[in-house]
Amino acid sequence: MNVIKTACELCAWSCGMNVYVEGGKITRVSGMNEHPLNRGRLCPKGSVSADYVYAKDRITYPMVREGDKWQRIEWDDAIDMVAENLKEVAKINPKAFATIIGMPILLGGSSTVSFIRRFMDVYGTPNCFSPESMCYRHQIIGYILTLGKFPVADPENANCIIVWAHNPHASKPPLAWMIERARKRGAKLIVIDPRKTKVAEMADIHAAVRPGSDTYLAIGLMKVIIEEELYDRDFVANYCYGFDKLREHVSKYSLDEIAEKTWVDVETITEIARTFATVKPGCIVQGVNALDQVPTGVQNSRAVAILHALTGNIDVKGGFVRAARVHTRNLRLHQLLKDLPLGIEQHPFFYQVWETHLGEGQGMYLYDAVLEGEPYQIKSLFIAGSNPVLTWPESAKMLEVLKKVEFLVVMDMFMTETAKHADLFLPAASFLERLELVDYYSVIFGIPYMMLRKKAIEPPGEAKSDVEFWLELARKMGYREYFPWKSVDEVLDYVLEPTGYTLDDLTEKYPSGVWTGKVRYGEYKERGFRTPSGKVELYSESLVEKGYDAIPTPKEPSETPYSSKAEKYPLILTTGARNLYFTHSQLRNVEKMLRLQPEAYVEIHPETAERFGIKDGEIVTVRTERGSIEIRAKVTDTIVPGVINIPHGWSSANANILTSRRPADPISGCPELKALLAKREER
Ligand SMILES: Nc1nc2c(c(=O)[nH]1)N[C@H]1C(S)=C(S)[C@@H](COP(=O)(O)OP(=O)(O)OC[C@H]3O[C@@H](n4cnc5c(=O)[nH]c(N)nc54)[C@H](O)[C@@H]3O)O[C@H]1N2
Ligand SMILES: Nc1nc2c(c(=O)[nH]1)N[C@H]1C(S)=C(S)[C@@H](COP(=O)(O)OP(=O)(O)OC[C@H]3O[C@@H](n4cnc5c(=O)[nH]c(N)nc54)[C@H](O)[C@@H]3O)O[C@H]1N2
Ligand code: SF4
Ligand SMILES: [Mo]
Repeated sequence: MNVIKTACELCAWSCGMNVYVEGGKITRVSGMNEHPLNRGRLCPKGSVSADYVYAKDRITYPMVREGDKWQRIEWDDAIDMVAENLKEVAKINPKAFATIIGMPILLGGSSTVSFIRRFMDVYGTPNCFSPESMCYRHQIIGYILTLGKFPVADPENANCIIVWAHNPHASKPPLAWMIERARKRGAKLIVIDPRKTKVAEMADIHAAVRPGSDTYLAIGLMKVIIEEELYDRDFVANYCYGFDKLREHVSKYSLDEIAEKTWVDVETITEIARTFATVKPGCIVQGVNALDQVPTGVQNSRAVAILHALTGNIDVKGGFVRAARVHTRNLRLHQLLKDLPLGIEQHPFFYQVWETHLGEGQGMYLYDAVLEGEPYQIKSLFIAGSNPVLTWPESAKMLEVLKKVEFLVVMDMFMTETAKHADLFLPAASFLERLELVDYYSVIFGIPYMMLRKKAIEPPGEAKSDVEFWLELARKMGYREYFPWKSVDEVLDYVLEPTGYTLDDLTEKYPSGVWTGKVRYGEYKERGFRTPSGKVELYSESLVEKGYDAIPTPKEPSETPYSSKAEKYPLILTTGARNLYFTHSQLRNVEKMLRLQPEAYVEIHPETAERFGIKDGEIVTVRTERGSIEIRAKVTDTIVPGVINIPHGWSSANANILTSRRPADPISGCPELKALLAKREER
């Protein structure tokens, strides 16, 4: 029996995993004891990895659409087809070729993402899009604009932890385990969430906030900390820019007004602020996307960074810290590109903040480029590792996009709701069937560690890894000069070169991974903050220059309960809270997971249910201005009254039929998936 040391990829965290293989078949998987993140544990998703890759509905050969039918074709012909289309498109405008790369591609680390982007750079299109149009990037922008860097919270070593818009027991189990360890040694725990999640049940304080009102709450916390003089005077005096303006800004809001807007009473706001300002070290663990997907998304992340700064919790153990990044070779050649991607004219910081190049387009602008030819026509679309019919907002419009685009290629493991509309289907190898580099633990967890995600088994049938496909396509396109590598192994060695490790080292000597540096406690004392002022920017001149608010300023969601629209749509809808057993649209084909949770349901508080005559377990119709879905009701007091929550990723009850693609955050163009207005429709 062979034991392959690899990294799970069934959600974003890449836990260390042992894969036991006998005669070319996986017999079982287990958590890797020596991995610093998961320390031997796996969540239920990781545990069913073998069921997932051996799923009966796996598609293992390329297929081309002929009328309403799929016809099997050879790989060589499939790659020819893509190459021919790309050459045709390039004759008129290479920018008319766009890609959507989803989570499994992003999780392939720099060896995968920058490889595909290199192809696009050489071809001449900047139009790469990913779920980051609605996830995580907004946080990166907010932290960089404030601190000149992207730190992460360090709950393992904190004495006070605020978990804000985050449900780690469902979405980030290794973080939940860290918080549980911290709690055992007596750390204070505060949770801000409209739902009583597992972490909220464990907390000293649970603030059941109104969805979309978090900027008010953040201003309330700053107000108490500043006006009660609980801030770190030394840090603020020496390392912060614009404190007087911030003080003046918070004085404009009263705690009563904030309590009314947030549904969190003045006593609770005050208690949270006092606790966070006095129990040190402390950190705020911000959810990955719930604070993003509102009109003040970037500003919410600025507020989180500012709260760390006011309390002197920057770069301290247990606070907001940064680990040394792994310096792998970036394969991008963006200097070859002549133009910026879609949506960047409107949201320049989404592409670049000072010298930090974030590099992709805002996907909310892709819809009109396909449907209206605005600002120019997108003709050819390649979707890899994404299921936008279920995961991108406004599914009805996304369906129109997929139908209208002249040539649609989907590379996936399964015939998804998105793949069904493709002209060409390419079968992807799963994460257990390919080789790539996990070089992002330092960025997402503050753990300076790197390892290979290894090929534990051969791909079934003719399935191919994404990088292998793009390498072959590059050859067909005649890009040998830029793609001299003969295999994925050679690509890996090239990417690894600056790290001082070879592919052999990471395979043979360090199969469980290597430490690549240290956590940079006290970093600012050595090098200050890499912002224009050299300080933490409580007030941002860079934002003012582009016409945005200098200081986080509360704004109502586009669909606010304080508008006349609320008479017709009296419910506040939040979508996409994670479920431990599924990853976005994935894993609905794994029996063991479906047994644990067979279908989607809308969560609704008993009082709200009574008001609308809804019974537990009945099927209800939920409607927004975009459309309606039918979904089973779950009446539960774990959600605040007046709010309903619908998970995403279910084809039987697609939450994104209800959401809007409107780019709501002026800075980043993030759409609103977390605070919309809805109603229960009589059937
Ligand atoms: N309403 C609402 N919608 C949301 C959210 C929300 O909160 N609310 N959250 C959003 C967020 S944060 C995100 S990140 C997105 C995620 O959106 P997506 O990136 O679209 O995520 P998945 O549904 O996981 O799609 C991954 C697809 O890749 C396929 N796949 C798996 N492995 C591979 C591989 O190695 N190669 C290839 N080519 N394919 C592979 C899977 O079969 C699956 O079809 O969803 C977003 N959608
Ligand atoms: N099992 C599983 N794990 C996943 C994923 C998955 O699909 N499945 N996806 C991965 C990805 S790509 C991402 S982005 C992360 C997302 O991970 P998180 O951002 O942690 O998402 P959730 O775990 O759902 O936590 C969001 C919480 O925010 C609350 N919330 C909703 N609206 C608001 C609001 O307006 N204000 C506040 N304060 N709270 C609000 C919800 O009630 C919910 O409890 O999860 C990752 N991990
Ligand atoms: S949390 Fe679960 S699904 Fe995510 S990487 Fe770890 S084991 Fe895999
Ligand atoms: Mo995400």
